[in-house]
This record gives sequence, C-alpha cells and structure tokens, in this order.
Amino acid sequence: MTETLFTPIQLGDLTLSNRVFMSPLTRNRASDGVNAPHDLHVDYYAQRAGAGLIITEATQISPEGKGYAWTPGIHSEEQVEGWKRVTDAVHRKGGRIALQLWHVGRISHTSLQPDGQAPVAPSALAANSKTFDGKGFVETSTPRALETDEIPRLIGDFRKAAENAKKAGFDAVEIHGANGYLIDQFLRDSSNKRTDAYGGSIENRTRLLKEVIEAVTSVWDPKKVGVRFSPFSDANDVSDSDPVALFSKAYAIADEAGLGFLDIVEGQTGGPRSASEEDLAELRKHFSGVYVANNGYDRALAIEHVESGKADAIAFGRPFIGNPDLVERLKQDAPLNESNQETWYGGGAEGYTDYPTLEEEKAKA
Ligand code: 8OZ
Repeated sequence: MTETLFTPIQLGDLTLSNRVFMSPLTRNRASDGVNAPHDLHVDYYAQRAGAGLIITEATQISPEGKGYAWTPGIHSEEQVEGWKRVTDAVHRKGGRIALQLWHVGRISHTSLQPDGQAPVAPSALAANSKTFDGKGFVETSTPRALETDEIPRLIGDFRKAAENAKKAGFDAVEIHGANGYLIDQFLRDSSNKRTDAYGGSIENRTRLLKEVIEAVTSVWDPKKVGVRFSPFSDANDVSDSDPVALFSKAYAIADEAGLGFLDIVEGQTGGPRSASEEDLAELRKHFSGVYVANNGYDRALAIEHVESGKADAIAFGRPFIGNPDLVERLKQDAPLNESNQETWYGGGAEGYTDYPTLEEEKAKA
C-alpha cells in the first residue's frame, strides 16, 4: 500500500501533505458592496487548513463575472487584501490554498451586473436556471453575446485576476471550467451557437479555454494551475451532443499546456455519481497530471480510488462544511457532523465557523 489518501502529493515544487482536498464551495458571505473576504473567511479557511489543498469558493475575476449576491472577487485592492489575510492564516497553520477563478457568464441577473447591464455569454440565449440576488431566487437574465473583439479584454481580466491571486499569496489557482458557467457555456453546443472562431467545431468551442489557460500560465507555473470540469453534468442548463469528444479535447489542451491538475465532478454537480466509469477512464487518458476526483465520495470510496490509482486525490465538498478537521476524522474513521443546509448560502458565523473539531467535541463531553 504505497499511495493512500493520507500520503503527500506534489504539485510542481509544492508538497501537499495529503490527498484529501477541499472542494470549492460557494457560501455567499463576502462583505456587501466590496465583495471581499473578511474576518469570518480568515477563521473558516484556517480551520480547514488540514486539507491537502484548499480550493476556495468560486471567486469572480471581474464585476461582470459576478452572478450571485455576496460572492467574493479578486479584481480590487480590498479583495486582494482580504484574501491575503486568508492565505496568511492558512499558511500559519501549515496548509496550502488555491484560488478558484470564476466568470459566471449568463448565470447572473442584471441587478448584479455593472450599471444593470445584461450579463455576457457566448450566445444571447437565457439559461433555464435561477440565481440568488440577495433577496431571493430569481430567473437568470437573458445575456448578450460577447463580440469577438471583446474576447481579448475578457482574457485580460483572467490574466489580471491570476496576477492578483499571486499578490494575495495563493499557492495555486484553479480555473472554473465547470457547472454551466462562462467557460463551460463556450464548451457546450447547447449554449454556444457562435459562428466566429469561438463557436461551431470542438476546436473552436475550446478556444476560449485554451486562451484562458495561456493567460493564467503566463503568470503562474503551469504545475500550479488546474481546471475544474463537469463533463457529464447539466448544472445551469448546459448539455453537449458529444461530451466524450468535447472533453477529450479539453483535457488534451490542459495536458499540452502542462497543467498540474484537473478537478473533475464525476456526475451531476451536487447530485449522483452518474458518469460511467468507462467514460471517465476514457477522458483521463488525455491528461497526464494530477487527477483530482470529486462528487459524492465517502471515506471508503476515496481510499479505494486513490489506492487503485483511479484518482490521485479526492476533493470533498459538503463534508468539509460540517467538519473543519475532516482529514483527521477520515484518518481515525471517526463520525462526521452533518451540516445544516439552511446555512450553506449566506449569513454569518452560524453554520460557517462554529462546527467543532473532534478535540473540541471531546473537551465538551
Ligand atoms: C452553488 C451555489 C452557487 C454557485 C458551482 C460556483 O456550482 C458554484 C455554485 C454552487 O460551481
């Protein structure tokens, strides 16, 4: 038994202490107006520093990239300063942390966009999806299609956000290419009806992804860059006529760029592990870096998949909400706390920084 869940793994020259990663988790607690992380985020992430790698909640690269109330950004000075406090706190506890770079595309509402404008997308097609505007759930707005000559500006926003992530002291970055957000909207033929160089063939639909990867790796060592994909998920109303062909190309682009890792939602986002083992294995042939698997893993399945080599690391989402010391609990095969779904999105410390560690539970008993 050489490769267990609890052994270190390398990302370039970065040594991660174990293979239990924390998935990106949207929690909607950034400060109003400036959309910056603050004291609560410092505590929340520091409490979870035992993860081999924390991947932060999705973080917008620009005001236009925002689609929900109270999600944080990485495009202003206040945001960089807030994140610097988070990374310092995680590092003081010996942890490692990557920032997830996010542009929501059409999964937004005019009330969340600069000057109340329509959100941008590959094509002017509304998603059959909802977002949260701070008061309640609302239908996403009909987007406008990005002009071809706006794409360099968009790529520039990704590059600037990658630079800001470096300033903020992150160890790595993950590009959000999953769950029906902007990059995924370009990838899928249900949401991309463009007739320019960014639509039509698989080569064209993967062009934005390729250019984003080029921009981010002009700032970061490619080994410290990953991408999240959800090849078989229809989250936020996307689908594709041939996901295996599409994502074979997407993985190959990541591989040719020498990226350190892929973070794969192996089924329906937040739902069943419905992707077939054969399809997942077929896709994986196209990427030689670290393969991080996500979705519905429990302890036994995580151990099995890392030992058998089906995955190099496992990203846990929901279990990290209620268990700040998840790695220790998995090591000891200790019981896990359930988290309260009512406090997943929005609010303060309750349901965020008040879940106990095993030690705290014992001290109380
Ligand atoms: C839950 C609520 C809002 C956003 C994702 C960033 O699914 C998200 C998200 C999840 O990737």
